Amino acid sequence: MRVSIISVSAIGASSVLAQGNATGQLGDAAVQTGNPAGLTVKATLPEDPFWTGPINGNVKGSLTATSGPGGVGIDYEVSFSNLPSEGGPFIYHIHTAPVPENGNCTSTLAHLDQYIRGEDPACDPSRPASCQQGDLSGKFGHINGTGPYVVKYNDPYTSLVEGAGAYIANRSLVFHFANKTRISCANFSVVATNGTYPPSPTGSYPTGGSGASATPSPTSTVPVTGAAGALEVVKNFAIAPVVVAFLALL
Ligand SMILES: *[C@@H]1O[C@H](CO)[C@@H](O)[C@H](O)[C@H]1NC(C)=O
Ligand SMILES: *[C@@H]1O[C@H](CO)[C@@H](O)[C@H](O)[C@H]1NC(C)=O
Ligand SMILES: *[C@@H]1O[C@H](CO)[C@@H](O)[C@H](O)[C@H]1NC(C)=O
Ligand SMILES: *[C@@H]1O[C@H](CO)[C@@H](O)[C@H](O)[C@H]1NC(C)=O
Ligand SMILES: *[C@@H]1O[C@H](CO)[C@@H](O)[C@H](O)[C@H]1NC(C)=O
Ligand SMILES: *[C@@H]1O[C@H](CO)[C@@H](O)[C@H](O)[C@H]1NC(C)=O
Ligand SMILES: *[C@@H]1O[C@H](CO)[C@@H](O)[C@H](O)[C@H]1NC(C)=O
Ligand SMILES: [Cu+2]
Repeated sequence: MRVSIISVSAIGASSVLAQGNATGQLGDAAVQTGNPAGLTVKATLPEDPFWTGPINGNVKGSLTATSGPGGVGIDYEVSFSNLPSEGGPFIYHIHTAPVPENGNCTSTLAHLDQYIRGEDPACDPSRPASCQQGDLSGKFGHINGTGPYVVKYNDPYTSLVEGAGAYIANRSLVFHFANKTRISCANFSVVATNGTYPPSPTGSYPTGGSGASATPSPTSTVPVTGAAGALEVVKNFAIAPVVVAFLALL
């Protein structure tokens, strides 16, 4: 498994590509601050692919997004495996709309692009502020090969502040072939607030009427061991809806 830790500055320093000076019609993307400490949301690809062509089961993986240090931007953890044997390098983005209940990835619309940049010319990773905010693989690397892909980075241009134009949690992750055909897509769910993890309740979280997807995934992704842990989860479950409701008011 290949694990690399990269940052915007590292990409900037290493990039030798020059793709003109394209930027959004509304300028470069602003750095996002004030992200709530301890908030983590995660999009996990479903069991079955949206694409109906010949692949050996769906791509597996997830995009985990946590408020960055000091509330600046988002720390992403990217993990994909069971990649198709052809059709790479693969790309992934945050698309503007959530996945409808029927799983149709076409309905997620285009990339998060508040500054109206468009997809062409391609993102220049040495100038990440000039790229579409949702073009994570453009900014941080396409996925070469077919082995498991795991990377972590901070993207300063996306937000976990509900109400911000750069907010991602009510949108979706879409995974594509190099030719942009959509293979699979997923909504985000809240998995942690301040280091506390919603267990697998049957109840749902209030969403503040903004369409935020705050429903915890049915299986907790965080192992809880021991009675103290279980108690902690019960306690957290009791306060989590209050925390989320509070956030919804911000
Ligand atoms: C980049 O911007 C400069 C100044 O705004 C302009 O003169 C030049 O044509 C632009 N280059 C490209 C490739 O768009
Ligand atoms: C986490 O706790 C800090 C400090 O109490 C608070 O400022 C922040 O809003 C909380 N974040 C969430 C997501 O509840
Ligand atoms: C996109 O790439 C995949 C994998 O190579 C291929 O099966 C599919 O036909 C391509 N789609 C288009 C529209 O070219
Ligand atoms: C994704 O979230 C939206 C908005 O909350 C919801 O309507 C939709 O059913 C969800 N999609 C899936 C596949 O769960
Ligand atoms: C998905 O949605 C698009 C546009 O809304 C539609 O054209 C297409 O037929 C749908 N695909 C499936 C498999 O339902
Ligand atoms: C992926 O492959 C492309 C060429 O197809 C190359 O430019 C790029 O540097 C490679 N990226 C990584 C992370 O290996
Ligand atoms: C997501 O939330 C933002 C505000 O944070 C809002 O502008 C946008 O319309 C919402 N999108 C959806 C699909 O609900
Ligand atoms: Cu996409």
